[in-house]
Amino acid sequence: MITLYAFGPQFDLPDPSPFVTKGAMLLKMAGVPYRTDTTGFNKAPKGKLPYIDDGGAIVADSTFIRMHLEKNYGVDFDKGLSPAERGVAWAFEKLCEDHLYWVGLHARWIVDANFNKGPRTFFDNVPAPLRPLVVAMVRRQVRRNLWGHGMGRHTIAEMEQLAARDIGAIADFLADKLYLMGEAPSGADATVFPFVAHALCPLFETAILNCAERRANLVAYRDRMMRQYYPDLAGLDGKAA
Ligand SMILES: N[C@@H](CCC(=O)N[C@@H](CS)C(=O)NCC(=O)O)C(=O)O
Repeated sequence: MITLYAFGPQFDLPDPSPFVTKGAMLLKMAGVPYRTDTTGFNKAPKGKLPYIDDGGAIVADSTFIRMHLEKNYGVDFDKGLSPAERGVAWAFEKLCEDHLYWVGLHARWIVDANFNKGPRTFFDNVPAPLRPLVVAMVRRQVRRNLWGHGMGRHTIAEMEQLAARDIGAIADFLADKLYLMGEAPSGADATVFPFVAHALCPLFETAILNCAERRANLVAYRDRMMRQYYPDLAGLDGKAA
């Protein structure tokens, strides 16, 4: 059985990493049985989660997990979509991963009020005397990554403007459809849903949350996807969505 290396549910989200949730969503959508292991971060081949172990084959990165499932399990996550729709689906996925993600990362890791409620708890198991040092070191690294990506060079107001366009684009394109690309789930939902769920996480007070909350179709989409794919977390305990 495939093992998905994850952080584990937190903040009422399936995982504090939208990429891990994407990996889980792909496995769920593919109908491939898997188990979750929350002890694999130190052995992550690319230093990040998620990665999977499929009978000894280690596949790191959510997009390569998708490609692995497509190649080895004959899954077409974009079944029924035209080439143009596949292009749009891919672009939305990457909008979330390579743009919106960075604004969220800044909001959670750099803004003290959010950091203290959220990511700081990741370090609870670090011995107390070392904890402030480790926290400062990791936060410094996150700041460097944000600078390297470029998002961290903008002011908070500028980042918020960019995130508002991202959220607006997703909400406008989703419109009143059930799933991002139409009436059936497709690969893009595996990514867009976790990012929408993260945007709507009420724990973090961010402009992204304010934007997303105002789009009723995004809230309904998040709720629908939670009921369908995470009934336990949606409070349904497996009851029909
Ligand atoms: N491109 C990767 C991104 C994964 C990623 O950024 N994971 C983050 C959590 S959201 C991580 O593990 N970060 C740990 C670190 O950078 O030290 C994917 O699609 O899987």
